[in-house]
Amino acid sequence: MIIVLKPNTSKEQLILFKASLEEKYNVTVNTWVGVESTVLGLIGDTTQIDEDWISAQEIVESVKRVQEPYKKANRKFHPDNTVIELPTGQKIGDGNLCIMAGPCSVESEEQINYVAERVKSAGAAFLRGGAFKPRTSPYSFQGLKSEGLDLLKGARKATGLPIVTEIMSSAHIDMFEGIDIIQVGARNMQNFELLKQLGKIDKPILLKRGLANTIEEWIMSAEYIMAGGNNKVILCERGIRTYETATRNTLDLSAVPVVKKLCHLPVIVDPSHATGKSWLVEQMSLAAVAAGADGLMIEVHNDPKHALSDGAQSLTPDKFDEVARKVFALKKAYDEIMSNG
Ligand SMILES: [Mn+2]
Repeated sequence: MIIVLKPNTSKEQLILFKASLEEKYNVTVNTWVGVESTVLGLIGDTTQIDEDWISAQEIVESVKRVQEPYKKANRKFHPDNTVIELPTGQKIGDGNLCIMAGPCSVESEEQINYVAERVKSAGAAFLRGGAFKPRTSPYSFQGLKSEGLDLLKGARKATGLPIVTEIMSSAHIDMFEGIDIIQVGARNMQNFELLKQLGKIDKPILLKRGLANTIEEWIMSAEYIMAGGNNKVILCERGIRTYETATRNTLDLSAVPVVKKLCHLPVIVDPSHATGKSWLVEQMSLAAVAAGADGLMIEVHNDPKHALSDGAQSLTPDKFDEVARKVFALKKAYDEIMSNG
């Protein structure tokens, strides 16, 4: 971290400020005294330094961070990929392509069980399904809530597929006890109180990127969960909001290699919410594999035309069979190409 001091800083002020930095943050401070201004270079673990506190000091002209503000999620301090393993044996981030598929919303026992069977036979490793739905309109279907969680558990019992579902409030954590992977949706990516609570539990958390958040903000949200002691975080790129209106969001596929360079956590891609259009899901799924994603999260509905949410972006089970076949074939070819250099 580099701190530029104002030109009129006195020697006494400089000595006091340096001492306070060293004491407060346990860092070494190097000083360069120039003709016009003095520059301080902070060496050591700067992740916990409060930039605002430094900027607020009377003698400080500007402050610039040269190291990432996150530590536990940082690949520099953890060069190996994190592999998340479920008690039931499924792994995410071990080099295999992990597909999570299912309807946007759990609608009925019949629906979720049918979709679960179909996605399982196509090769999905996880069943997804929303019980608590964050909808833009308060008048839209809000999900079956605890009944939806029970239906997901029933589908897990019938198929053996572990379940992924979204939590919307830290007040619901106890209800999610029996869920295999807890999803934090895009709109809650910076719900820091929720992230802190999820940091205290021992369960994988699937953290979607916020619709208007930078990669650094996204990794900082993962850091919130990890700072509490829970290192099992899976990141999910689901498109960001841009000026483009042809798709629901803009799928930021370059985020996959960028995040994987900065961070050791697995990264998956959700082409359904990213594009909002079922006909785009196949190509964007293939592109995500080529971008190096560890997995995909795809919406599949038994009857998309009558879905209670996100029907336009949902695949039919037949179409999902085809997409899954193609992505697994591409993944095999991709691994071969990459291993041959
Ligand atoms: Mn959805």
